[in-house]
Amino acid sequence: KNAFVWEDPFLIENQLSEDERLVRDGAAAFAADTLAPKIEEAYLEEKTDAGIFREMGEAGLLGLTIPEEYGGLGANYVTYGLVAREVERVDSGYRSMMSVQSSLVMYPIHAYGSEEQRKKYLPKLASGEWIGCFGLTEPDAGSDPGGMKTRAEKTANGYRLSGSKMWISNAPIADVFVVWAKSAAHGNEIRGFVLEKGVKGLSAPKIGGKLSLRASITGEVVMEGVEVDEDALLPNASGLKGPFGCLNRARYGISWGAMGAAEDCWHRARQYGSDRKQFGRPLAGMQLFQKKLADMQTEIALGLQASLRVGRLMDEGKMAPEMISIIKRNNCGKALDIARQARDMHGGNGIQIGYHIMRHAQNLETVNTYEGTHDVHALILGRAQTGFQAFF
Ligand code: TGC
Ligand code: FAD
Repeated sequence: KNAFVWEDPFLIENQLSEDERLVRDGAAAFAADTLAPKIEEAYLEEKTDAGIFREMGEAGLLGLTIPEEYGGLGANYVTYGLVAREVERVDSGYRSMMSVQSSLVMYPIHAYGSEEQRKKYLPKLASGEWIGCFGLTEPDAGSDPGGMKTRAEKTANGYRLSGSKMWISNAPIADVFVVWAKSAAHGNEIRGFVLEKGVKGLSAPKIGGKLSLRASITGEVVMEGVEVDEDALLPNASGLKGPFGCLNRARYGISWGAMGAAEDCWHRARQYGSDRKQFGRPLAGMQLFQKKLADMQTEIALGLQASLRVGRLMDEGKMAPEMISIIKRNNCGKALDIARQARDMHGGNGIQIGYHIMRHAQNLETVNTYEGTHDVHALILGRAQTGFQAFF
């Protein structure tokens, strides 16, 4: 019979091109050598090292899918997913920093921006010299971004923005803010604007006290009559499909990333069970322990294969957003279950920072919530198969 590769049951490795494996291996080495040594302190101290963006930029991990002429790598979406998996194997917060910069800031500037905006922002975002954030959520508009209150009014030279955004990754250290507002000059349609740090009326206070995603800084974005020129408007996106176009990419990356965090928990639980003996035998030799390992292996193998399939469809231009809802929802939910199980399998040690599991479990609470909660993606899928809108 053919050999069974326990850590890669469906031989994902054989389904990748040489280029995809090469970039993935570079990201894995970067994650192990540069990110892993920093994570315990960053998490315990709730400290975000802004220098990581430059390190990610030097490693070529920012804006992977953006064409080379703007500083990207021109890679495909499968490669982007593979990189997200390697980075999140270390910590969801580091993947978050990377995916906001790539999918939520560089992508809209590239897809919806003018040539001037692309040339001005993309190379510096790709190198990590500039840090970006994406402001869609508001204090009273989370799952329902269409209910946003942020407004853009027309002025003689451009626009005046007023409103506030909540839970914005990277905001307190950002140089470039992609924000979404209802624009009076465009019939109150949602439009995207690129704001720069330092403009009068713009502030981004840190949201402290997070017990999840502690290595990734989160803030508010407060806009008190921020005045910008006409060239701050992203000219080629109007309506909610602008921000959703970005979310499709980020949610797809999260589906891979969550599996990376889950794999780390699974591998650690397997190793712990092999090393630790109770009742005179390794825990890994106990039936209940093995059942949990089998469940983890199964869900991760299925989740990775599904993300790979959707990535291939994206690269062929055949992606439908509902496909992404399936993999974002399922992979995040399953990763969270796996992390909680792995915590249990580590006994008391499972709550210690040095065993890494509880940190993943806490992070995955956020990953399951942001970019559309588990239930919101269920409603998207329910609507797509019944035709009934169940959001309200
Ligand atoms: P709905 O009527 O469904 O759609 C409005 C318009 O948008 C179009 N559309 C999409 N286009 C592209 N991709 C998608 N995925 C799209 N989904 C919808 C749609 O065709 C329509 O276009 P048009 O031309 O007809 O106007 O809008 P709705 O208001 O009913 O939406 C409901 C719902 C629940 C689907 C949506 O609001 C939703 O997804 N809510 C979740 C919000 C969310 O995901 N927020 C994420 C904030 S960013 C974030 O969390 C970053 S964390 C990053 C990190 O740190 O890693
Ligand atoms: P709510 O929408 O108030 O939901 C609360 C609960 O109600 C959830 O369980 C939800 O599933 C449920 N619910 C909502 N609507 C329905 C319904 N119709 N039917 C049934 N149940 C429903 N946003 C950004 O724009 N940019 C960022 O960079 C960003 N980064 C984030 C980083 C962190 C650490 C966190 C925690 C969040 C971040 N977010 C960001 C915001 C994130 O996208 C929102 O938290 C998320 O969309 C949920 O919105 P909410 O928190 O307002 O919850």
